[in-house]
Amino acid sequence: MPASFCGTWDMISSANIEGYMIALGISFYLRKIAARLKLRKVIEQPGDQYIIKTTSSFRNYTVSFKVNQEFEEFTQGLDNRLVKSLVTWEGNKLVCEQHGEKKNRGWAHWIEDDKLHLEMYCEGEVCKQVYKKNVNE
Ligand code: VL7
Repeated sequence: MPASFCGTWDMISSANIEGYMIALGISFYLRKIAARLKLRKVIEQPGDQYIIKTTSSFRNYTVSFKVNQEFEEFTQGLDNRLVKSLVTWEGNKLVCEQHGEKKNRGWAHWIEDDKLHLEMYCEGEVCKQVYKKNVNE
């Protein structure tokens, strides 16, 4: 049984969000804003569902899904694309493939040393982020 992802997690590091955003076709202006944000993940698991809220002082993004069940995702406020997403467990990693216009797009979450790790990838660019549990929220 993998460690629980539930709770509030605050970003402590981020690498290559610029490359990831360029791969997604995000405008220069939006990239400058997004690159400075301190992101937070609020993860809930009601029943067999997952809800991942990404919050910031600028914009929020929420996705909810069931593992092994394909769903349509509209990346509203990010690159505003419609993708067909599928989340599965690969060992201790929660892996999402986002099928659409962009090739090799998705993300993976896992827990390591009490930190929440995230890789977001698109067309060969990988953004790596680490989040620390916020026990006050
Ligand atoms: C969600 C940032 C930058 C476009 C706006 C910046 C506002 C604040 O999909 C994501 O997470 C997954 C895994 O946890 C679950 O949905 C990433 C934001 C990442 C990417 C793209 C800049 C536009 C960002 C929401």
